Amino acid sequence: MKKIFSLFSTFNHIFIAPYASLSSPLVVVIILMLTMSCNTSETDTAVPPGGGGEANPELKTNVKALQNFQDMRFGMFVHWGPVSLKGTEIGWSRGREIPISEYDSLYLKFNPTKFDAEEWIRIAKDAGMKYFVITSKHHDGFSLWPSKYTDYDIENTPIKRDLLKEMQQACENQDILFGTYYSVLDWKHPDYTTRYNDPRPVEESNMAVYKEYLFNQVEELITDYNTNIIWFDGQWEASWTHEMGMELYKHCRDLKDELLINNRVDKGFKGMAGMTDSIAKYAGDYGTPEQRIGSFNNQFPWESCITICKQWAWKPDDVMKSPKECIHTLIKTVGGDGNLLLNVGPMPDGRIEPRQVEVLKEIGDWLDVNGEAIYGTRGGPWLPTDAWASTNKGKKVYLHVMATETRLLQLPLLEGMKIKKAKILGGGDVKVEVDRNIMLSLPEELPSDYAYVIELTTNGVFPSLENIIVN
Ligand code: JFZ
Repeated sequence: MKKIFSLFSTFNHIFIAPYASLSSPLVVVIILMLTMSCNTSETDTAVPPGGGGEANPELKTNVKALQNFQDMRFGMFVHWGPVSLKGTEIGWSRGREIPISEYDSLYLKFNPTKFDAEEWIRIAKDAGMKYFVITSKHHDGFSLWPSKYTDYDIENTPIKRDLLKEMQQACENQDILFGTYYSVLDWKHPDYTTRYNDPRPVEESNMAVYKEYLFNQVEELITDYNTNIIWFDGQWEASWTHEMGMELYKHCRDLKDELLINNRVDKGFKGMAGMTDSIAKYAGDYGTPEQRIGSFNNQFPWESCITICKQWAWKPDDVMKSPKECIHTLIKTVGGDGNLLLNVGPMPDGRIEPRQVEVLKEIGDWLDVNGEAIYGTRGGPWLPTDAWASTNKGKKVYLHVMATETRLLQLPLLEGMKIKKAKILGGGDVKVEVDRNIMLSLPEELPSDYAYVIELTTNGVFPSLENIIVN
């Protein structure tokens, strides 16, 4: 049954206006008026909607793996390979900014002697990240591990070490979940049947041969590297079909049932908004909005992948986001019930750029205080806005306030919800008044200029926003 909560149904935006009766010039009132429709009669379903697509109707997303993934909320994405020697984009610059013969020879000079897997994973951990996804093979076809099926791999670079293994072990040592990105598209492989800036005749290629190569390589990632997430990509070209996507999904799950596989394994991925067009038809465990925060959706799991700079792979002096921007991105993502996979592109010597490490550290410091409002939470019960977002866990509701100049918050009452206690994470009292709205008065001093969190202890009754899926 659908109920409409509409306290001020003519407004559905947020207003920030001076609050006349209080004297401080800092005092601003945020009047939040959301027209909300919610469903309180249904409980959360235990079976997630994703899985192996129409060819594998019995193959549903592994519930335990998915819950663990959603509880983590924040991970590190890494785009790295020989192309970092040039500072151009991974995959896409082959035959564009860099001539093909030069691009394909870069691996002969790839010698990241300062690479230290434990250090990378420590950086991720200090940032408050709980999982790690590395490009094992991007569109350029280079394999970051010694693959039995190709010579175009790490074994034939001057560094020779198995860097992927080192990363997997560091993740295990430091309790970070290890995942691998793998591009089904391969513009270097002779048998992949779409060319990109590449004069080799397509007639000489054979997708069946390439498919076998791909399936074999993915098997290596699962059995030899015990990957927990396979982050597929490059599914959009005509060479890759819906049937192949579903078959690949099944191949992976047959090898390891607790594996999570993103929706780019198949053709259901809808543009950069990243969600799956018909979950029953297409394979994939979660949606992948790219370079944007996904819309609120607690019916199909999702993860936004967003770069800390502009490029995925390292670029010297690339424009970098501030800690505040990253923290707000994390808050809005989690408030919309999604995960954030924040990308860094390490340098050719193997180090993550120090200025990026500094930003990551600031995020980690913020999470040290506010992490309980992020990890293990779900988005809502209010829809996120630019000024604030909400998350919940058990009887706790967390209000993440990004408009840090605000000293009085006003939000619509939710049917049945009673507030028993309110405090600011990191210290500070909140005065609560409830009439037709919830009014929260805040102290002058707040724990962070980036954003702060008000923890509300409630009676545990609030609508679940189930019927508000905005794609
Ligand atoms: C893809 C990759 O190309 C990119 O390098 C990165 O790995 C990202 C996570 O995924 O991004 C895309 C995908 C498709 C288009 C552009 C970027 N496209 O079709 O224009």
